Amino acid sequence: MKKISLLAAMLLVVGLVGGASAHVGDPPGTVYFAFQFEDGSAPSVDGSGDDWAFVPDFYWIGAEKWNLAQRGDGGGDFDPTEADLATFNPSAVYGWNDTANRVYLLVQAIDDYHEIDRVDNNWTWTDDDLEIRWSAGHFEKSEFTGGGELNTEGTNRIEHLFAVPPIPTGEFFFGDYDVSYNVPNGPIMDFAYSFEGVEIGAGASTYWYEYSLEIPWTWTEELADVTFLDLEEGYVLHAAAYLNDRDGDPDVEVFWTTGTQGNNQQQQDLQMAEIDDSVDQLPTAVEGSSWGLIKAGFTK
Ligand SMILES: [Ca+2]
Ligand SMILES: [Ca+2]
Ligand SMILES: [Ca+2]
Ligand SMILES: [Ca+2]
Repeated sequence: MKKISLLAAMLLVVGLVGGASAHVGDPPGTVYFAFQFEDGSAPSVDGSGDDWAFVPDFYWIGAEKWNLAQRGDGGGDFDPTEADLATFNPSAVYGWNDTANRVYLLVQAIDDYHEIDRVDNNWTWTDDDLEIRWSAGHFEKSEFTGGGELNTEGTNRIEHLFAVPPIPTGEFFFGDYDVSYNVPNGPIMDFAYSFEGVEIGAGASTYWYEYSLEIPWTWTEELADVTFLDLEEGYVLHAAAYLNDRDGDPDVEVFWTTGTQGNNQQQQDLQMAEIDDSVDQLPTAVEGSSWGLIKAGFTK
């Protein structure tokens, strides 16, 4: 059974990294798996998750796993035991496809107040935002460089922040690197979203964020000079997803992450999984499916 083999693989990986480098993952001993999409079944980044419907629960990072992660307000004195899934309920699932050489991410955030009121777009974290961070290389924390440095080799932080719907200026994205090709729906990265319920303000909402990226190994000023990480089965990179829950009170921030450390600390181990033989993968263009029915299945 595939889950068992993946769990065995997880133990193997933990053992290997533990023995070779004392690299322990984040949370320690935890490896997350990116579901491998077959050619023709990789999701289209359109904000609807119907093309993820066949991905088993095993791959989902549901609220109970985010519960293991750090949550805190801006002052760091938020008591995690006070977290209430009725006010925010996150889940996420990663995928990848070898031919496209891309990673994919689908995030669901169920919220009781969707706040979008920032004036300066760069401050996405002062609103309900999604923050995605990667490091292409599987290095020790001490070896990582900061974000935005050109010509580093896999040691850099890649940072993509989204807060939607767009503010009146039309902006919804902020990220390192500040190069022309590092934009949503450009040559290397796609992003789309959808929502149900209240769009902005008090009341129940569910937002879905869908994203894909071909991960540069070495960033350069010009796209033509970029070298990309070549994704392969079993490869482990570093990643983390974060969600800020802002609910209308500027003094209260609840910051969810799939890691255990603060922002700019993408230390989760994310392994590119083998093809899951237990899954019949549907072609990307699913006709006649009921998005409403499928959505119900996303509350993991
Ligand atoms: Ca989709
Ligand atoms: Ca909330
Ligand atoms: Ca705000
Ligand atoms: Ca909120």
